[in-house]
Amino acid sequence: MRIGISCYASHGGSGVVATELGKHLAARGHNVAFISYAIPLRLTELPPRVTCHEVEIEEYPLLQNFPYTLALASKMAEVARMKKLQVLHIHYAIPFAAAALLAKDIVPELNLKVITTLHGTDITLVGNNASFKPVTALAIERSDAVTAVSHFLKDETYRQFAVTKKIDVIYNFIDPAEYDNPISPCIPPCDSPHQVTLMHISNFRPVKRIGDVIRIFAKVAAKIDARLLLVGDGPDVSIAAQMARDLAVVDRVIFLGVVNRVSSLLRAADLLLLPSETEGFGLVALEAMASGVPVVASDVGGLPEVIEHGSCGYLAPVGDVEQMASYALKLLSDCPLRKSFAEAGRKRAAQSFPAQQIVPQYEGIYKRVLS
Ligand code: GMT
Repeated sequence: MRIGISCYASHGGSGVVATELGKHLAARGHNVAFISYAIPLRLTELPPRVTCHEVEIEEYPLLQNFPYTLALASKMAEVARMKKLQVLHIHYAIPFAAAALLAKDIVPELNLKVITTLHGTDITLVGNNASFKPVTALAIERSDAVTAVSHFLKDETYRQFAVTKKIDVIYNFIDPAEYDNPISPCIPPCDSPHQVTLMHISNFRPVKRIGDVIRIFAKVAAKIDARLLLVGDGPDVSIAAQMARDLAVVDRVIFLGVVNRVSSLLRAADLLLLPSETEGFGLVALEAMASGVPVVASDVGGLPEVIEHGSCGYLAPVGDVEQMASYALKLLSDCPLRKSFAEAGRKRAAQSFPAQQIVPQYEGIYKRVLS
């Protein structure tokens, strides 16, 4: 098939899923054209059958804010014509779905099918904002097929939007091979052989509750020799730094910034903290499990569909820092327990969320809309 994929190019779960999906589809013989404002982060080199097309952004004094969605729609239509696309698969409803529907109308001769994948905040936060809500609802209703990354997100879409569109659930995935031999991480060594490493990976937005990450860590560090590695960047990094100073743990918190492939870093972690306000799925929790790293996370959104409470991680109510710290201490001070959680996580990631099982589900959707 000839498939166009549009997604955010910067770090973030939806871009990672879209890029990895495109690479797997190409490896399975499809032609894939990425359309974005920059080369997606995980597309470091172009594999066979993959092309990448950048949306031009030009400043003009009259246009106070450049109408990116319109430029994106034009580019989608141009690439669709050029590559004779059959399917345009967009990741994250805003603004991609609206642009894709416009593009479809620009090239009616192609009978282009639009697939919209909902990832999380496009439903729970951004798309739900009053300024976008009618557009998000229209985009969902008019797409040829819609997928959501968890049952939670599917239900939430019906709860928040007046839509009747069939929504298929297709979970995030990992490539188990990537976790068998991860590249050695370039991170500072521990201060002592007994020191444990907690990790948090995100785009440091309020929805990630970075303050809770630092509070949980401070409680853990008060009891055992521990350090916290923070991976990623975003607006709340300064909150994390300030709170680490306030709670007197700043000397044990290391900011690593943006990292392209987290599988290499996760190898160095003993525990992942993910105390989010909500998660469409929680790709990073799955990546941790695939690396054999237990997860302590919020019992919210799609996370309970990923993490089995009590076997590969622990779930606690959003904001319950006390409970999360106690779960973290339980795991970090009991080596056999941690090992059994690590094993269960690896097994669950490889058996329930491997690319080989999930990617064909997307192919099934493409075949369905084309038939
Ligand atoms: O986690 C983020 O804020 C990034 C966001 C994105 O759209 O790039 O991730 C969302 O999509 C991921 C891939 O499907 C999901 O695993 C994340 O749970 C979801 N994030 C949220 O819902 C907060």
